[in-house]
Amino acid sequence: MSLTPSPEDKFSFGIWTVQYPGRDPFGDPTRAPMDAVRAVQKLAELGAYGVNFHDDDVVPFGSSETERERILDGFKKALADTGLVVTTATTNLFNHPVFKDGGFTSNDRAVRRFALQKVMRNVDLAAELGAKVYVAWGGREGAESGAAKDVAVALDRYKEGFDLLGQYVLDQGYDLRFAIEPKPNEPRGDILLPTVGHALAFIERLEHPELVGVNPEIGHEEMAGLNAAAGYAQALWQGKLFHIDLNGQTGPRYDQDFRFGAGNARGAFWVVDTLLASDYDGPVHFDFKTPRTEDDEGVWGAAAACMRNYLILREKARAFRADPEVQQALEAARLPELAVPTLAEGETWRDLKDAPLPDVEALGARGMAFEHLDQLALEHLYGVRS
Ligand SMILES: [Mn+2]
Repeated sequence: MSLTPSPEDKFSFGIWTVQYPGRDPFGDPTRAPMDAVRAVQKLAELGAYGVNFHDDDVVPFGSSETERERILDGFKKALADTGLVVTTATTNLFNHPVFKDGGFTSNDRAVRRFALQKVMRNVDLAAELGAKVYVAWGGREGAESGAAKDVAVALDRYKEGFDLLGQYVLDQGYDLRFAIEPKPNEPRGDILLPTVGHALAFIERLEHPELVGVNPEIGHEEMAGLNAAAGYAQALWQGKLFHIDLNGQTGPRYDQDFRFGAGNARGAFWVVDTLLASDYDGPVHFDFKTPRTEDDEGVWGAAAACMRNYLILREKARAFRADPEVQQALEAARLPELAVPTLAEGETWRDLKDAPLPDVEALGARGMAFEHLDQLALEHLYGVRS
């Protein structure tokens, strides 16, 4: 088993993941600030393929034009020197006080207009740097109390925002698609588009639904008590898995953003299994935060572990699918039968309605053999089968 990352693995990191200095609501940073150039250099050394960035991760908010040019020159040079690709970009619409009530859905119209200006500006940079996906995480789009936000009207404004950006990308001729990143809560008490399902339904109401998909983060789905792999699978089924955020989480609680493979290891296994069975060929992207107990060395160890854990789980998922006993167990669990349409070729409801009824008692008594199948998966995960 090779656990060394290679460019074909397409491992990508948000610049902010390794920049995270360990600030939390109860404590100050435990690590020094890190500029984007160092993040790019170190990620390249570890074997990453690409990076993703918020505008403000690279150019601090409020920088002058001259300062912006100077910083971007350094960032572009670091990319060129290391060969790292910009897979993705996104906008910080959450940190500055102006976004306290959101960006696209702030009750304050002037804020909404500024938010869209900020996105368009970074979309230009994303397109220039070759990003193919533009992530939209609306962490501040929401409220803490009922009357503060008219959800239906806020969704009108959310749609207006994406419609404007879709038109912008088309008019500019950019080869760029948007990926909405759902999250149920934090930092807002309740966030709009809280799950993959909400986002998928919303996208169908947009002017250019073909330009918008989802970016499911494992931890965000698990914060909502959901099965992340099932959300990935439905996004794939709808042709909407435009990007992925892999990390770790332990059940419904604060957004832990553990390194990928930590937290719910079993859930991580099924996410990898789902991706391997799919035609997803975008970046394998990590969005994690190293706990504030760790120093600089710990940050790079955690980043490397994200890739290592993916490669471990990929080997385990492949071994699970290739195991002859698993093949038999899948047969016994009647997975091939699930793929057979319920009506035969040419049959209609009329034929079905008149067909003889089955022996319902016998069907009811028949076991599904799912537990044996799951035990085989666990034994692969636990390392006692290979
Ligand atoms: Mn998260």
